[in-house]
Amino acid sequence: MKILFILPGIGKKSGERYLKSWMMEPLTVAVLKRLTPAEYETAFYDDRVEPVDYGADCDVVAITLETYTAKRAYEIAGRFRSRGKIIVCGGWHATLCPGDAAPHADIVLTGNAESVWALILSDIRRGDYKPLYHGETSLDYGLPDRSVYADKVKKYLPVSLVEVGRGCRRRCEFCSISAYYEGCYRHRRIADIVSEIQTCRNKLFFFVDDSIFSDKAFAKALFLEVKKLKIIWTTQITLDIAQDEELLVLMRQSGCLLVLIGFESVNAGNLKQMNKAWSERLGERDEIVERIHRAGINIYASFVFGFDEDCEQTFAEVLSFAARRRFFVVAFNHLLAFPSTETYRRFEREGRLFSPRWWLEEDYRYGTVSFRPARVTPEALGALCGKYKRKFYAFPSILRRVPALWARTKNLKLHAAYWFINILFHFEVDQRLGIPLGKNLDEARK
Ligand code: B12
Ligand code: SF4
Repeated sequence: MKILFILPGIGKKSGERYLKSWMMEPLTVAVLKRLTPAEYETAFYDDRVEPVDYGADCDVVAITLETYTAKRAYEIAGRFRSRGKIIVCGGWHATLCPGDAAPHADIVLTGNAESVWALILSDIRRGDYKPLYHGETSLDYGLPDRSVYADKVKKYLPVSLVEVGRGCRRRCEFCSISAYYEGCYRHRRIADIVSEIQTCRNKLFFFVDDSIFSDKAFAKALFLEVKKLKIIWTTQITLDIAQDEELLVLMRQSGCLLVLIGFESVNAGNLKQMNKAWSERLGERDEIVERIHRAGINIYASFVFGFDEDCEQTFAEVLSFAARRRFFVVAFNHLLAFPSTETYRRFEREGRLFSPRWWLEEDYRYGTVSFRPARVTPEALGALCGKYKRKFYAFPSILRRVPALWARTKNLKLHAAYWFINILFHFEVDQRLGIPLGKNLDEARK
């Protein structure tokens, strides 16, 4: 039996390249490959970097779904299904919205694959499979098998993705992680993480966790081991990291030079609405940021706009905060109602969603606001995100942040990364706005 893994792309504008900053190695597929018993043959198409061969020889097509890639995934599924192939869908969107995926698949998996993938395959082989499986949370996969994308590795950004744990102890209203893991967190064994790092080709690592110190004692033990490996790494964390000096020092000593922090807003009302008021209670935000910066750790600050107190004034306040704190990079995204999140349910209750399945709408594009914000129009909210990103990524603003970066770290690789990412984001502000979901991916790749 032959399994074809497919990672669908979001879409692209006609004649343009796939967005560079989205082209990271597909860790998900390396984990699935690892979980696939050796008796099955496998192949993999990465829709972001190569055309999918719809005539490919296979028995089962295993597709990973995110909400943004669902439309494209269903198109690919349809093409293979018309040739009698068995379609299995899994991933975030299949997990949070299985009913959406079901009409396009023979089998939908919700949750994690570790405990059920081998069973699904043997059920298929016996010709006796169920339409829906659920896999409990488990990170029992040993080491991912990256051979599955060895032929495409040069097309990805030169950073290795490694997973430490899954879940997050926080419960933000808009977040898919919170919707599925419901405040729980599980982690891998330190020995596996260390062995995996040692086998990776890059010296730069992204620990893809959403909140890496959800278990502080474990995180400290891990960082002590990672320190010995002399790598540079980045991850996503929550602002309360600043309360633990020991953790900050350990992170920096183990090679962490940059962290993504979801600040989301500087407005107290918005933070309360999104169930992130705890971050307000940590104390004065400038002082908290300063503590992280003093430890030599740079910040990728992420903000979300579209909560009920947002208007142009809140954008201006966030920009002023971001400029004052000289952040490494920022994200200014509009709020999105991802399925099964509390935000989705609230907007549905309040009758504010334009379409219950906005991600499948023919004219939905990256940057389209699909709900009615309280204080601005949907179009204005989308446009304000673009306007303030352009201000932050204007060349004078990029230059102004350099002396502060130099004061925080003299690591030349990080300085090179600063220029690379800021210039990339400078050009991507307008490239990403308006990307049509599910479109133009069968065009010849550049
Ligand atoms: C790394 C990452 C990225 C990387 C790209 C990674 C890549 N190569 O594609 C970057 C930084 C570029 C990125 C960008 C974006 N991301 Co992202 N990203 C992640 C992150 C942090 C880790 C993903 C990962 O590798 N996990 C490790 C693997 C092993 O776990 P997994 O993917 O969940 O897979 C397991 C199961 O889901 C299941 N499974 C998955 N697929 C399949 C398929 C089959 C057939 C089966 C049987 C099982 C199965 O099996 C696996 C093992 O159990 C996740 C959050 C998270 N913790 O997962 C967000 C996440 C996936 N991203 C998200 C989003 C929104 C985005 C962006 C749209 C953000 C933006 N505004 O630009 C873009 C879209 C990029 C794109 N799709 O092209 C959301 C998706 C939400 C949703 N409902 O779809 C997530 C969940 C984050 C969040 N907080 O909500 N992202
Ligand atoms: S802290 Fe981040 S990952 Fe955790 S629930 Fe909030 S947004 Fe999601």
